[in-house]
Order: sequence, then C-alpha cells, then structure tokens
Amino acid sequence: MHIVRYRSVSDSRPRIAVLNDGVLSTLPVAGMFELLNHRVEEIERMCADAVPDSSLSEVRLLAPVDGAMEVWAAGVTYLRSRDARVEESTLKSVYELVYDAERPELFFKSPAWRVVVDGEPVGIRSDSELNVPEPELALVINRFEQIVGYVVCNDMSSRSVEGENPLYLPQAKLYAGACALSSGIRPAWEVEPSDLAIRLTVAREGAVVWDGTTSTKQIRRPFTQLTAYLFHSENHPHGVVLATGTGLVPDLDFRIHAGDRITVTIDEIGELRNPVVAGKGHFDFLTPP
Ligand code: DO4
Ligand code: MG
Repeated sequence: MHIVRYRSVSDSRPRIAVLNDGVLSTLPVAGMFELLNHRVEEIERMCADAVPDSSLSEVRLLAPVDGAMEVWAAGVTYLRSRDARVEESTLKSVYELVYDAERPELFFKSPAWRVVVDGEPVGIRSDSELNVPEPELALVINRFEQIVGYVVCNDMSSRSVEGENPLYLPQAKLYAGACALSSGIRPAWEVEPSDLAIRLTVAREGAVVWDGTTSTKQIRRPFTQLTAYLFHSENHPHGVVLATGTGLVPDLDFRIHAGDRITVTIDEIGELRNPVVAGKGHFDFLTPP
C-alpha cells in the first residue's frame, strides 16, 4: 500500500488517496499537509477506513508534497559519501569531521512546489561539469516528529560546484530539477527500513553506463537522531520530508549527461525514474504564470 497525491481529468484539485493494487481510495483531507497534521495512529486508521473510488489508470500521480512542506537532506551519513567528498573537495577535513561528529549535516533541499516526481525530468546545472544522482531513502515525517512513511529521493548534486568550496553547497544542491521524489509513500506501519536494498542505474542511449547497490544497513546514524536534529529548533507544521543521505557515489571519472535516464529503486518502498536535462529552461512547468 502507498499513500499518493493525484489529480484526475475531471477534477483539477489534487487529492490524497491510498493506492492498493491499482485502486485508489481517496482520503478526507485537503492535502498531504493536512494528513501530516495527524498522528501516525490516526493516519493508519484513516487509511484502513478509506473506501475504493477510482482506478490508477484514470489519474496522474503527483509529487507527494504540498502546502508549506519542505524537503531537507542529511549528508555524509554513509562511509562511501564521506570518502567521495574527501576525494572531490579542496577542503577534505570538513567531511571527515562531520561523519564522526555528534551533530549531523542537514541542509534544506527544496520547497514542495519545486519537487519533481517519477517520469518528470531531473536537472543538471548548465554551469556545472560534474553532476551525479544521489539515491536516498527519505522519511516522511508528520508535525509531531513521527515517521509516517518512506519515499525514494534523488538528491541531484553538482560535485564540481561543491568540490570547489563547501560554502557553495546550496548552489550544488538547490537548482531547477535537483529534487525528485517517488509518488508513493510506503507507510511506516508496513515496512521495516533497517536493511533495504537501494539500487541506482544510469542508462545512456539504451545501455547501462553505471549501476550500483547499497543497503540502508550501511547508514551511520539512526533515523531518530536525524529527525531529532531536524525538529530541534524548528517546527514543521505541514510535515516534512528528510532524505537520509547517499551510500552510492560513482567514481570521479563518471558524470551524468543530458539525455541519461536515471532509475532509483528501494526495496519495499518504490521506484523513481527520471530523464536528465540541462538548464532551468526545461522546468517552466514548475512555475506556470
Ligand atoms: O556534504 C555534502 C552533501 C552530501 C550528501 O548529500 C549525501 O551524503 O547524500
Ligand atoms: Mg545527498
């Protein structure tokens, strides 16, 4: 079962529903922001009580975020990520320090309205030479700091911009098409996330040019520690998504090109597939007049 946002042809207002075997059961809430205003036990009950009303084939799935929801991300939570940053950066020690520190690296990734979903393009900056996808398990958290479920995230990143100077992190991480989420939230009451396989595949002109697999077992920090820091000095009244960091980073000689097709799969959670484009001109659909 997944919780989704969708839009049907007959109704321009996005709705929230439970999706089970291709059948949608709409929930009585105005948006994901309202659902995440409930405690996890209440959400579970609402999902159990929902009545089937439409079919997946009649609707378009949207990114599972709305209202004042934000996407945040944790960094350097896997050994592979630490080693990759040390390799790419002119200032290596900051990454070694944060990997071992009590306080995690958390950064703002995207407001809800900039998030792209499965099937939409992800972007690379036109001023960046070295770009990679970062496949990550993301937590969907309600306003009470409870993990309601999980989605797949691609934290698209410029390694050359961040590598030049860590203070350029916001430019390496926030730009048009940099944040993709899978459409379905797998509820926390249905899945045990401590050892899930995360797979990344990059296809170019029909052939796979990079693929790799890791597991959530390799993460260095408990999710509860990441959420505690995220909520420590800030409220998230509409709920929030927190990507938990990447355990897969290609070697420095690999880079993403426009036209590549990226697939991220996390067992039991979902799949996220996006074609790659270069430059913000491809993302006017996120900013209609
Ligand atoms: O410090 C850079 C960001 C690292 C990151 O996004 C990750 O480890 O996933
Ligand atoms: Mg990342």
